[in-house]
Amino acid sequence: MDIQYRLEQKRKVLADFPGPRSLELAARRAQAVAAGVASSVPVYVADADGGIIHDVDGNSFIDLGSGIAVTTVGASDAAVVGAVKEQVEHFTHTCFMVSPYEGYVAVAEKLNQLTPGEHAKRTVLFNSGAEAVENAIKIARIATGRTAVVAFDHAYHGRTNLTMGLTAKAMPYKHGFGPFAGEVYRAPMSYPFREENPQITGKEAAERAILMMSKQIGADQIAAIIIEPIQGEGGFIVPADGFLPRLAEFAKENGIVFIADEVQSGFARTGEWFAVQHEGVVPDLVTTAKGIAGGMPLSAVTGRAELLDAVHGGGLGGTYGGNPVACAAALAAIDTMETQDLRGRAREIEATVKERLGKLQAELGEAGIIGDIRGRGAMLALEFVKAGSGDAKVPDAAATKKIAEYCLKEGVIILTCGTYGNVIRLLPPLVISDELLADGLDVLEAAIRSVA
Ligand code: PLZ
Repeated sequence: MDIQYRLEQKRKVLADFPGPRSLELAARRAQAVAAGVASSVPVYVADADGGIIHDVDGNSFIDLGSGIAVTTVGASDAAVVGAVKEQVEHFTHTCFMVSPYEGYVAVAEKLNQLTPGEHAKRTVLFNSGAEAVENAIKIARIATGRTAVVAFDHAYHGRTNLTMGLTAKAMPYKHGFGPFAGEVYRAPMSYPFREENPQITGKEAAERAILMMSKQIGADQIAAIIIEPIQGEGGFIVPADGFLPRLAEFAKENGIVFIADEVQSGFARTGEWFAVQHEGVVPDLVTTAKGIAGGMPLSAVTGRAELLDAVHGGGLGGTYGGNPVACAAALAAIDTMETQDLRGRAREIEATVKERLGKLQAELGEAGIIGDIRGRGAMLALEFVKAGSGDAKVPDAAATKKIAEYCLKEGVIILTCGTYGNVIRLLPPLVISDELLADGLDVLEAAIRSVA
């Protein structure tokens, strides 16, 4: 990796935190912005580059969240910035459904090339992850002539009506927002840390889900199985080895469309282009967003040509889908991932973080608060449990919150997640320097010690 940073990559927090400008903006926000939009941190951003975020009061934070796994190449990657500037000077929009342009086609070609499998593929572009998921379901339904859709425990797929229905967690995502779309079924996930029988294999966990599908829905009624290969908001849950391959095999045997939702796990984040590749799984459809375009809003459904081409002309689209500026950004971001070998960088980050935190976990011991360390590449998590709760593994959301707050006060932005709110997730930009990552981990370690 050879990155020229524009901003100094150094953490700095002033004594009056949050500062006066941020407090002023918070007051304006309270009068102007809907209360339903929450923010993780109380400071307002002025600039961001590499692994650093500057706020409006002169504080600098280490970014271990990448705006929820989006700024994989950093928030102002020179190649992305250049491509965006170049594109906006020519045209910002024409609408691909009205007068098409090359960028859209080039992004589709790139996605067809990078997603797993050698079969003929097609791609359609949208704006958000939720929109990609909705459209993957539309495609699966029309291609199969079936309606049922299976999602999993702890799943997160978005905030639109259908994707809320696919999402598992009620509060805050679904609470009070129903009724939800019909024909959505929920299957048991493989969650190694929380299995009643810790010996259960991935294949056995898949059979448990398959039994549910066969008995409660009927395999021949199912249009699609949708799964995050590593679950995101639900707690960075990595299913046991063999779980995904067996589900994909079951889908194939029964004419079910297997959809990998790689919105969070995709685009070099886990050390492969896509998380399914760690297990050699070839999905029928892949949904992508977040990391795809260096921070510009873009999403996609990519998959088997015969599935995407089963949709009638005009059946897919949207005014902004595949916006030319977002497409230019995507081509540049993917180029940066390739030239900087960011997949390799993700694996380096995994090794560094797991070694550091693994030592701490061992030191705190069996009765310590670090219940589990998991994840792949730079999609890593710590699951916290009440100290001494033993096999009960009682989730400790309060400790998790305290750790995140401690980190923030020391200048490190860290995100939490999980069905039980007891998971800290690490999603640094892959372009973060070794020094900055080490400094961030020092703070995290001190935070954990302060609570443990
Ligand atoms: N699928 C796997 O992770 C978005 C959402 C945060 P959109 N995850 C972050 C929040 O609280 O809104 C996500 C995801 C997976 C789909 C989505 C949805 O992507 O771009 O937010 O619509």
